[in-house]
Amino acid sequence: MNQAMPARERARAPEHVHHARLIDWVAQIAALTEAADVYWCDGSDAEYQRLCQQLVDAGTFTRLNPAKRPNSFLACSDPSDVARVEDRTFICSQQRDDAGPTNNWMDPAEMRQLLQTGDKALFKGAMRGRTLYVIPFSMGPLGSPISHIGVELSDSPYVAVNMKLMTRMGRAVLDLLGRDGDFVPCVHSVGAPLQAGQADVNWPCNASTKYIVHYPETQEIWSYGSGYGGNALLGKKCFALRIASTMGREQGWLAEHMLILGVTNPEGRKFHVAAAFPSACGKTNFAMLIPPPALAGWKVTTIGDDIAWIKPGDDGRLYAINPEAGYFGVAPGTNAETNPNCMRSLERDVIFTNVALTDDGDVWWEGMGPAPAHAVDWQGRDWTPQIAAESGVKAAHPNARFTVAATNNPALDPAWDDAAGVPIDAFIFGGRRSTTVPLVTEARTWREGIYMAATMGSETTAAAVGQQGVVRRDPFAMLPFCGYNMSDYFRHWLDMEHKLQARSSSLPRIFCVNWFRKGADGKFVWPGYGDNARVLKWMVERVEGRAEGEGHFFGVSPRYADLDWTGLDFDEQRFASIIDADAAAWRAELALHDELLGKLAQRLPAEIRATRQAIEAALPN
Ligand code: TSX
Ligand code: MN
Repeated sequence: MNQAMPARERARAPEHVHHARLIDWVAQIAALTEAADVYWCDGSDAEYQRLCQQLVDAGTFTRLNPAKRPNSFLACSDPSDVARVEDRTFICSQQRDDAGPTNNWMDPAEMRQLLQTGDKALFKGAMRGRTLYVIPFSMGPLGSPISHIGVELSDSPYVAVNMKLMTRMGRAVLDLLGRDGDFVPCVHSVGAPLQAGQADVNWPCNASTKYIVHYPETQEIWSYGSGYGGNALLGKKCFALRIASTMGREQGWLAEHMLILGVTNPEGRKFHVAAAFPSACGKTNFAMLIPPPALAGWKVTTIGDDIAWIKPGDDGRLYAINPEAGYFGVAPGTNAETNPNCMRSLERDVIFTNVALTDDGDVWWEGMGPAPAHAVDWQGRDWTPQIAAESGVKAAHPNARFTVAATNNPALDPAWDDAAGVPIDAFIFGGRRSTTVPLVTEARTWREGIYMAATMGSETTAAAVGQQGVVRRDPFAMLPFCGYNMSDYFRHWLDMEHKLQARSSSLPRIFCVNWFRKGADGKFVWPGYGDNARVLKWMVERVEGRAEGEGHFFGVSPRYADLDWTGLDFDEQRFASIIDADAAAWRAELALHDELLGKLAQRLPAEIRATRQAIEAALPN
């Protein structure tokens, strides 16, 4: 690139772009990466169609049968590029302790050498032979005081089209930025430059080198080597959680790994709940839940399924927005029974990644329904139920995904795009535990709730690598997503109590749930899914002061008579087996909590230890 050329020309900025700092930055990254071309996304439907067709022509996308799945595509990734890479994810703060013991850390100067300035800096020439897409996006409703803007520069058209579905993307965002608006710069390369005349592959990525890098102090994101999901769609985990969590701590708000849902009771009163669960607990299912018909008049609506940005309002209540505009969800296990609203969302306008292609040009995944007699698996190989039975080969990758706009969801809440956000009445924290943790427990105090969230854990499932059935602690479901020291994060949550109480008497309630207790027969006891609405009902009635419960050493849980059992055959004994908090099991549980608290000891707030001691002291002998 010719450095003497004016920045606007080097950045190929269209006339409607008036932001000099943005234009300069695009020119600078185009020069560093030696991109062959620069394209500014306008976010229009026509552009989306054009880029999707370009991806079809390049072999990255297969267009699905329009009669079966209109306006939908399948992408199959390189087999090495199928999930987030936590061991290649870095928080580059000046001080190692500010990243804390649960994050990978590297000195920012050292990282900049490696990525940008060193002799063999990874981004030097990384986009040779490729187009640099300028992707302006808003996380949150356009112009909301809770929203923030980012600009992703990526050499992946797959990223550009996914960002169109997942965020508010395009020209409206540039207009909002004006001449000097603030944005978080996000640079992404698949790390696979093309030499002159070199043919591209269907899924370019760098099989040996990947870096997912965050500079929390200067609020920048750099991602190299992967084209997949959370590694490449930088608005999601990188910005909306890791960078935003550090912004929230500085500015007094919360960026959380939470779904947001609305619950309306038969009288028409509406409540809003935000819930954090680790992976494989069914967050998207919960966000789209349909109450059983027997709970007549109860309705659940979706505001978000993965991330919540939550700010104190002038009235001292917490207001939440979903920073995203779409769902990037796990396909396997999703079906008309587990999540009918999701299946309806996926009827059209979807990008599928790493599911199987059926002979009639549709998609299939494990747990979708009856298997086709033949399909092409996510790695392009012939697949039949017999092959699966003999070799265990899966048609879809276990982490196969759908990308779809929120507007496809029939249960979408009318307020999902409201700039003011929705007022939060309750937080829910949950995990997958076959023993020990009751179906539902309400914290008696804010601190007790923070302790529940900080120590939450989930048993590993076969879907993830490593040992099965081991409890892995995942505080607030934020372990891989907190952009700073986890102990400082607990402090931030604890401090919220006083900041909010100064202006309001009613803090959100905090609940801990567990849908996954097993009986002696090894089977799940609680029916889960839609019947979780019975638990939601108890929660919002607690908020209203209408429902009773029984206190124990860990908090307050419902007695049998406190839940609505209409239309469900579930006897008192079964209920006792999943609501019980056993003292011996909890002694062992507290010892397990100590492993996490020990790891976080350096900056651990005293209130966390004190709450742990109080629970122990309250245990019956
Ligand atoms: O998403 C789930 N939820 C929340 C739904 C709103 N899942 C799936 C988890 C993996 C993503 C659940 N699995 C839930 C649940 O509440 N509960 C269970 C366990 C379970 C599995 C099967 C049955 C009951 C419970 N029933 C039968 O097999 C008939
Ligand atoms: Mn998530």
